[in-house]
Amino acid sequence: MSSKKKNLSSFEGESHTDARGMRIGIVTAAWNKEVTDTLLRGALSTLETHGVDKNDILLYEVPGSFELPQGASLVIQELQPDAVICLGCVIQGETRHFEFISQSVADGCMNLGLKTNVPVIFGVLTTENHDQAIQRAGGKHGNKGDEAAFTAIRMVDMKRMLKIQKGQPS
Ligand code: RBF
Repeated sequence: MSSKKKNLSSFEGESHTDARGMRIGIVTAAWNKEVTDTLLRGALSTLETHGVDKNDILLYEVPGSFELPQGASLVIQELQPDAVICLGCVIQGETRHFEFISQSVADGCMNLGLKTNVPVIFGVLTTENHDQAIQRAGGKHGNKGDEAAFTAIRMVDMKRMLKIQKGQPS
C-alpha cells in the first residue's frame, strides 16, 4: 500500500470503530525524539478519538528502535494489553546500521505478534533522511502514528468479532 499519493492518516468512512474498553500499550523509541514524539501524539489522539480511556493506554519508552520488540514483549508479558503499538524512526546514515535495525525491528514485531497473538503494530518510519521522516510525522504524508493506532484498533476489533462469532451457534 503506497502512501505516496494518498494521505493514509485520514480514516474517512472507517472512523466509527468503537474502541471503548480496549487496553493498548505504546512503546516509543527515544532516538529521533522530535519525530517519535509527534508519532506518539498522533497515536494518542487517534486512540482517544475512538474511545480508548486514557487509563487504558500503557506508555513506555525504549532507547532506540532496535529495543522496540523487546519492550513490546515485556509489556505483553507483564500487562497483557489487547495490542501494542511500536513507534520509532530509523533514518538512513552512512553505515549499514539502517538495514540491520529496520529489518530486525520489522521481524521482531511480526514474530512477537504471531507468537503471542497480541497484535504488535509496526509504527516505525524507515526513511532516507530527516525531511522524509518529518513529512510522515505530521507533515504532508500525514502522521503515521495515527495510522498505527487505527491499525491496532482494527486488529483488536477483529479479535472481538471472532470471539463473538465463535460464541454464536451456526
Ligand atoms: N535507533 C533508532 O531508533 N533510529 C536510528 O536511526 C538509529 N540509528 C542508529 C545508528 C547507529 C550507528 C547506532 C549504533 C544506533 C542507532 N540507533 C538508532 C539505536 C539503536 O536502535 C539501538 O538503540 C542501539 O543500537 C542499542 O541497541
